[in-house]
Amino acid sequence: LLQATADGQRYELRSPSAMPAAGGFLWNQKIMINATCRGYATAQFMQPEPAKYAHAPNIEAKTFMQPEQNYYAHHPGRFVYVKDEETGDHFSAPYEPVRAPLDRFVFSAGKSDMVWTAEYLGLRLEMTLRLPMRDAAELWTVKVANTSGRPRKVSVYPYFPIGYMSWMNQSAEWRDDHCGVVASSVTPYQRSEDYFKNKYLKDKTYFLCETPPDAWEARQTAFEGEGGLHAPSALRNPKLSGSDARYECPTAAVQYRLELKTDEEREYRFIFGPAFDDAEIRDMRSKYLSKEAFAQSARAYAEYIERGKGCLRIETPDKDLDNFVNNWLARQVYYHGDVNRLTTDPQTRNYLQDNMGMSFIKPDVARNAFVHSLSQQKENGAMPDGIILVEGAELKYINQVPHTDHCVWLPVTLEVYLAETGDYGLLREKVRSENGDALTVFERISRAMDWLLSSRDHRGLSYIAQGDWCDPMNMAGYKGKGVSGWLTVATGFALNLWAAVCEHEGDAKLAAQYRAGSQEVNNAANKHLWDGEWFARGITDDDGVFGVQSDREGRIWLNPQAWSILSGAANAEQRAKMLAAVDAQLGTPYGVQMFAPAYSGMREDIGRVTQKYPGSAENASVYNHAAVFYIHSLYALGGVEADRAYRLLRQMIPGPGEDDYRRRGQLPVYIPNYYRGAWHEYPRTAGRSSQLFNTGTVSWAYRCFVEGLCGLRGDAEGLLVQPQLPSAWDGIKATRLFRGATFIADIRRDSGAKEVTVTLDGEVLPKPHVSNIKAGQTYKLSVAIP
Ligand code: CEZ
Repeated sequence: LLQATADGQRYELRSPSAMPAAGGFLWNQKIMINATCRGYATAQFMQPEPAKYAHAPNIEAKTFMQPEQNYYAHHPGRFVYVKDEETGDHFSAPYEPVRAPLDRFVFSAGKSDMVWTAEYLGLRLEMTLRLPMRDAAELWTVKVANTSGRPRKVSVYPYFPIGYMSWMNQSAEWRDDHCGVVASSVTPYQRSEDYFKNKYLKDKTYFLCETPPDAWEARQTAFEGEGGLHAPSALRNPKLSGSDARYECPTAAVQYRLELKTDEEREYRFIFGPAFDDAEIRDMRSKYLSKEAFAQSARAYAEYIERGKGCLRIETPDKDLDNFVNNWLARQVYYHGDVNRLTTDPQTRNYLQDNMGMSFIKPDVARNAFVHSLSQQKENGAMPDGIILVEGAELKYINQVPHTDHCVWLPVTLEVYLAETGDYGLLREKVRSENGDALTVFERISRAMDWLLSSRDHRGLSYIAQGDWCDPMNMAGYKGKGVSGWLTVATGFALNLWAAVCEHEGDAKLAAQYRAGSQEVNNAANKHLWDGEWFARGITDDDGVFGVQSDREGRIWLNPQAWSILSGAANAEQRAKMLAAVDAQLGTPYGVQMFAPAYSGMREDIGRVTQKYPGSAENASVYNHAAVFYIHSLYALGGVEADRAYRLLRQMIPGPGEDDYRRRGQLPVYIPNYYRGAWHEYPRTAGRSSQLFNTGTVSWAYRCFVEGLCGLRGDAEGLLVQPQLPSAWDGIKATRLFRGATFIADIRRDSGAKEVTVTLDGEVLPKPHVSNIKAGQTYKLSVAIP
């Protein structure tokens, strides 16, 4: 059903129906495309706000990327119909819209391309999608091969529906000068000021052919006719009719009438994308539409992806795990850090965490992101809900809702950057904000910590306003009184982390002050939020403690437990109780749920999280971001929870068994934002992937592999070695790039070892730590672990 290629570079799925929504994604800084094994695609490009060039056949609401995208026959996609001219039989590649019973099907997701192969009626169709490195366009290669052992007459029809572009103005026609279909539209608007904003939008969609076709259609109804997409009427005629679309739904379909000799193969190239005007279309054509340009752009793109390969290679007893970590996880981390989820105003917490991941890949990018976000800090030390990345961009959607957690992420994410680079100089950098003050990074983060300390109620608990990390928890504190249990302990954690930085910077007084602050916050959490078995999730505006034993729904939440471990609010006895409760109430075969039981309906004193469908998104799913915080907190315990941590980390990745793949419905080429939860309530859907690869999870997951499992973690002086292997493993090999040097660690269990012992160049190091690291050198470490 599903297999990695031997070199680990690709995953191949051999059925179009076993995991119908499974797919892959490609991106560059201008465009992102998510394509499924069956041929559906969702693409967005930046201008600078995200926009589409292939639409649904009806008006689509503008929104951000959603989980569990619903596909249907007319969903945007990229297809090729094939007709046998002698019999009239037809099918389509890769599978949709015809859904013929193919003889062979392969969807092959690579790191820098996707390839679909469909064989039927003695013909083989191969479709390859690539992206250029810089422009917003799709580069398609379509190969047609005659495998029937006899000469054939066929027609091949690439069909790239463009969909409903605009209710104001839309059209499409064949353009001889461009050798392609060009659709034009006007992005709908009403306010006169928007005219000027929209004036330079790329409102054209082009489909250009390298080889002139024999015929085409530009109007959707002309192509489809009465036959529908399973058997488009236009295929019944010898030639497509050459239609145009005049305020009608545009499409791009072309026809090649071929006589194929035995074993003959033909190759075609197309580009599909958005443009502002004819000049841009001409430009794109001359830049890309040739065999050489395709090959060159493929090389450049592969190099670009390679630059995101990350800092870790592992060899463990679990080959599927190795494949995921070595080939795919860093790629997803890179995607987040490179394009910030295709938004011009990422949520502050997302921006910081995505850049936390970038610390492992391109630390310079992370450094700039810290400085950039701090330049938007408010005068009172608070961080805004979103970070504006492009001049003129505005805070949109969820960023218009006040959340109180953003300051917490500064020391939390900076910890990784500092550990990775040792670049404490960043702290002394001056950052000018809009109000003109030029405080240093250090001063700004201290201000953010002060803001956190001041944003607490009479009990010392942190206000939640209309949400914290949990976006949709918008009504626990909207009247201004409710508090967040998670944010309280997260504040305790952040203050502690910051105290350590203060200490390193030689400010013992400030360090003591933040340590005392952290202690105070932790005490408040213990006094008001410990319910005897675990920490509560919060207290509502009307003083109702929630996330406690007496709750029928939303009884126990993962975040307060995880972060009370990190903050030190939980002592050993409390931890033991919490961990047991988490196992018993939140454990599923697909990972650990964010809370349980799911809410079955609105709780007006908690908010819209309770209105989400039980088991989906934040309502009691296996929300991987929350799960990975918990895993990180288990690794932070230094080894005693290595088994529990690893089990949960492994559950985050689909597979390796076929049943598990089918249930999750996703290829192991990324971690999704959630798997369906509500395991007890709705077992049928539990485990199903959201298919959404935008998630704060991945930077933490990468961190868990690097710093937790392999235990190869930086500090101010060098590299600490503290592996935390699951007890079933005897050893692993890990290659770690760190501050320009390469570390090759052979980590073995040794019954004689009392503690982690590191041997370098035949000499046992006094402690498991390598200092005086020289860039360019390779260090071979033998690591014995108890
Ligand atoms: O968005 C994420 C946010 O991007 O949800 C996380 C939050 O920490 C991230 O910053 C947890 O709430 O209803 C909503 O608004 C949801 O909160 C979603 O938008 C959610 C989605 O999963 C999309 O990624």
